Amino acid sequence: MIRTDWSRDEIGALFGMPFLDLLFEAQRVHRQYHAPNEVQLSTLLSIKTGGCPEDCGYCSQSAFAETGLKAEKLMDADAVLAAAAEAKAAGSGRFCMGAAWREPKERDMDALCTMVAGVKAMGLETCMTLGMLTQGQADRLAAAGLDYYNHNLDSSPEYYGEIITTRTYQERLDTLEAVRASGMAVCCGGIVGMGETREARVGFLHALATLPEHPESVPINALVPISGTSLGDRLLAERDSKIDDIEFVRTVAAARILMPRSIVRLSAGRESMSETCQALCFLAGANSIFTGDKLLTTGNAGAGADAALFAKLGLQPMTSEEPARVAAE
Ligand code: SAM
Ligand code: DTB
Ligand code: SF4
Repeated sequence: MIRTDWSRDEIGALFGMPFLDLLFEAQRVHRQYHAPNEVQLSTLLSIKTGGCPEDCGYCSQSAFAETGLKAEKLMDADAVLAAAAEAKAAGSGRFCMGAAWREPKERDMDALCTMVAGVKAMGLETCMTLGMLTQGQADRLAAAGLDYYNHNLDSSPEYYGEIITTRTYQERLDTLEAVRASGMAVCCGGIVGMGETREARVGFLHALATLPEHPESVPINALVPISGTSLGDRLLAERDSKIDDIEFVRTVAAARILMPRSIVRLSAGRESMSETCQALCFLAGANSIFTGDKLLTTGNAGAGADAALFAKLGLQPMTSEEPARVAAE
């Protein structure tokens, strides 16, 4: 059953379960709604890098960070389509285009729609993450063929203010509402390992699982600590500050149980994650990853490592999200 009325106490109780019971329950739910050995593959491209006016404490692209990253202009549509063709050839099913903006400017909308239409025409699913959207912008992107829009809540409403001050939680919720109203699928998740408490992780999943409709796709990022960002510098200074693997797997399992139909994406942070931890995440219900050797500005596990892991685990790329979901209805 799909519930959107979860309480924080219920979610806290999931986190508190014996680990093996939690994994068993997550796997049971997973098999009810998803093909057990299939993982969806998405590829990311940064179509506009750096110089972002927002102050997200984890991000290399914020103008507030001292990462030495050069601010670039929006890429040409032709170059974007060439990268999409490469992603398709490498077996990816979805192409996600990210821009370091607070929000897209009206003058960029034509170019963005051209990119969406071009990528879609290649037979790839399309996804963008461009910051806040007005209803009009969401509608235009949807009409151009955009399948998914990624906009994260990032953390609990309480902890959020410690990470970002230039954009409110409510503004994020408003963008999610505009995306929903435009008919696009919602991709919304956040980051763990930022030094937050378990209570903050509970509050984060509570915010996602009590949205009027669950996001179709839920990225769970493990913080990639980047030197020159406020959060990265703080965590790099504290030895052993990386989130405990078991607690990370618990977060994935709880997301799976709370949002049974959603695709849960094991997103940033895989490059420094052991194969064993990734395998536990798949067992806990993660069924999507980013392929390739780069995310937006940081490294990713890469095709070779992923092919080896998939072969070891007997995993297959997901060809369609529909059959498993329909079977569960
Ligand atoms: N500018 C747009 C926005 O913020 O909505 C889109 C791009 S932004 C990089 C997308 C998401 O990537 C963020 O919301 C955050 O969850 C994640 N992210 C960014 N930097 C990260 C890092 N260093 N480690 C883990 N996740 C990160
Ligand atoms: C999301 O939740 N994770 C992706 C995607 N949405 C756009 C981004 C991860 C970025 C990791 C840091 C970087 O490469 O700059
Ligand atoms: Fe800008 Fe997005 Fe980075 Fe925040 S996460 S600084 S909005 S690019």
